[in-house]
Amino acid sequence: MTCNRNHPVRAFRLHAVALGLLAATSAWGQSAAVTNGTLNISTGPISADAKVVVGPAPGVVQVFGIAAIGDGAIFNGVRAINFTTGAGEDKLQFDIDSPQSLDLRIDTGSGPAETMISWRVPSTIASAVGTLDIRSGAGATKTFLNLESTAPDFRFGWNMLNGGGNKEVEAKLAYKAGSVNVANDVVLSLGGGTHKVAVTVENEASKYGLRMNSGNATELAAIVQSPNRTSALNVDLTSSARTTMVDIQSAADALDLALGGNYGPVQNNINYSVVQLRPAAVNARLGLRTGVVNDKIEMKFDGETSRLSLGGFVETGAGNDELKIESNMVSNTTLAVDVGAGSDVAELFFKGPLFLPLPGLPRLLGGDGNDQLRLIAERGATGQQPRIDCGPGFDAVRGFGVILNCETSN
Ligand SMILES: [Ca+2]
Repeated sequence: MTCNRNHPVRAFRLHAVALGLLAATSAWGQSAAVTNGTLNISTGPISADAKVVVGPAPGVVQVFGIAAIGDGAIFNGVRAINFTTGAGEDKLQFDIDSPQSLDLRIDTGSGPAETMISWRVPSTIASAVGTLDIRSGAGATKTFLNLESTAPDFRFGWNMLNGGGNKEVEAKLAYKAGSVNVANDVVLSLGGGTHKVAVTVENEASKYGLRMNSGNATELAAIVQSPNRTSALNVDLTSSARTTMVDIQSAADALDLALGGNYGPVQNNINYSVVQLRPAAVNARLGLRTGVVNDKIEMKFDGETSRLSLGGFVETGAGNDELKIESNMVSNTTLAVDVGAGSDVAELFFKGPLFLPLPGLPRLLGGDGNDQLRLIAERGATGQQPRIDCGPGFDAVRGFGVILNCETSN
C-alpha cells in the first residue's frame, strides 16, 4: 500500500466510518460519494493503491486502500463507477462479480499506472451492458482485463484514451456456455509511445460480434477462438500496428470478416490466419493500405469444406513488398491488389476451386520496379478473366487471364 495513513486523514476516516457516512472528503482531495447511481471516487494527486469490489449483490461496491474513505467502506445503489486519480503512481484493482449492467470509468491522470480488472457477469442476468472507459495523462501504463460472461445477452464497450508513454494492454474476453448474443466494441487511442496490445476472445455465444480499432498500437495480437458450433461470428478489425497478428478460429455457420487498416511509413509485418472448422459461408472484405517501406503481408484462409467470398483491396505502396494470400476454400474473389512501386513479390494462391464473378478481377498490379506476380488456381478457375499488369520494370509473371507488361513468365 502506498496510501498515506497518517493523522489527520486517519482521524477523519475513523470519524466518517463511525458516523456511517457514505461521502467523505479529506484535506488532500480524497473523496467518494454516490450521486444518481454513480460512485465518484477521487484520490487526489497522491499515489493510489486501491481495490474496488463490485457485487455479488447488485449495486453493492466495497472500496479498499483509500485513506479518507476507510478500508472496506460499502456503497449501495451503484450502477456506474467513476474512479479518478491524479499525478503519482497508481495501482488499481477492480474485482467485479455481479449480475448487473455497469459503467466503469477510470482516469489515472499523469504518471505510471497499473490497472487490473477482473469482471464476471453471471447467467442470472438475462441482459447486461458493460462499458469500460480507461484514460490517462502522460505516463507508461499497464492494463489487464479478464472478462467472463455467461449472461444470455451481453454488450460490452471498451475505450481507452491515453497521453504519451508506452502502454501495455492485455485482455481476455470469455463468453461461456449460456451466452447467446454477445457484441464487443473496442476502440483504443493510446497516445504517443510504443504500445503492445493483446486481445484474446474465447467464444461460445451463438452470435458473437467483435468490432475493434487498435488505434496507434504498435504491436497487436488479436485472437478469436470459437471452436464450438455457433450460428454467426463477425469480426471487424482495424489496425495500423506495425506488427499485426490476427488469428481467427471459427465453427460458425456464417463467418463475416472485415479486416484492414491504414498503415504508416514504417516496415509492417501483417499476418492473418483464418481457420474455418466446419462448412460455412465465409465472407471476407479486406481494406488494407501500407506505406512507402518494405512490408510483409501474409493471409491464410483455411477450411476446405467452406466457401469463401473474398473482396476489397490491398495496396502496399512503395517499397519492396512481399504479399501472399492463400485460400484452400472454394473461393470466389473480386479482390484488387496493387503492390505499387518497388520490386515486389505478390502471390494469390487458390488451392480450391476458384470462381471469378466480375471481369478484370481479381486485379494484380505490379507498378514500378521489377516485380514477381503470381495468380494461381490449383484446381482451375471459372467465370470471368482476371487482370495482371506488371507495369514498368523487368517483371516475371505466373498466372492467367489478361496479362500486360510482364517480361518473363515462370
Ligand atoms: Ca510498401
